[in-house]
Amino acid sequence: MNRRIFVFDIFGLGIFSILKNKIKFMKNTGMVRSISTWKTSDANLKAGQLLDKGSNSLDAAIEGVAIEESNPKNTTVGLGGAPDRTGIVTLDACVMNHLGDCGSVVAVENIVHVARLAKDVMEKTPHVMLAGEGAEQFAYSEGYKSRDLLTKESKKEWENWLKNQEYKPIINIENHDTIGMLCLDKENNISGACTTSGLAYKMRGRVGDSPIIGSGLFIDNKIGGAVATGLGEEVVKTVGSYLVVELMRQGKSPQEACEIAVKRIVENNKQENRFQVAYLAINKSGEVGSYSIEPGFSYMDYYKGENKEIISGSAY
Ligand code: SD4
Repeated sequence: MNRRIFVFDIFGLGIFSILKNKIKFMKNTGMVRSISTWKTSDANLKAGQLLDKGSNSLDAAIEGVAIEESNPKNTTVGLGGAPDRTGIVTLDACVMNHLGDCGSVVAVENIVHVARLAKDVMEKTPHVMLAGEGAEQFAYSEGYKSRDLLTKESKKEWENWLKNQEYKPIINIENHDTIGMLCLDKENNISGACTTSGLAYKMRGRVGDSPIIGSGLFIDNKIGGAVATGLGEEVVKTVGSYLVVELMRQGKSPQEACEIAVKRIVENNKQENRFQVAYLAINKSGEVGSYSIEPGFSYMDYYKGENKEIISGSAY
């Protein structure tokens, strides 16, 4: 190859890859999208409408998930969440914004809006994570009210469970309905929130993936964001949401990234005891993907003014 052609080739290739990347991560200023795990329709609609009105992605996500936190019918989030095996409801949550700032609270009692509390930890303390009593005390100092999170119904369910005390979280039932939400705002910024009461009848003190940055939620505003739901222990072992975002950084679509992350868990397990894990992701262009181990996972997608439930693909 003569020198001129060689130089042209290198130059051409350089331009080509820069253009390719530019197109891939092209800004979609003005476009908004909100996605959330499971059939959390009202929460996702709330976030989507706030984004349409110009809300920033973090506030939209926190206001969105707050709907599930105060919904007593959702037995995996906030008020009415299933208690641990001693009958005490403990909540976990985290948030992450487009600047890479994050906040988290774990094993919090008596506070409904723990995602908002995680945001307060992020913004009003020099820390990222507060646990248990310290997180609760911080909430009171910020004006949060104490509320008994155990409802009549969730107490009755727990009392029924006590009769056999079998601890085998059932796929898509006892690890169902944690809300992880990702929002893309008009400024093309991505933020997210994840909030849960964790696995029903967990050991006292057990914490899953949901409040762990990189496991239950991760955002890199240059690339995209991901959230996880399901058996948190398995998500933590593979730092699942971080993995999904890193795969997108390497050029995978959100769908491809979620599939690879799910398959990694499947490969690591013989799946003698089947369990559910699902990922949901969005990239900077507003493309969305999701995948789960077991069938039965769905997510909400607010896009162009419509809020739809989408059934996810699964490894089995
Ligand atoms: C946990 N990942 O605590 C949560 C449970 C969950 O829907 O996602 N439930 O392990």
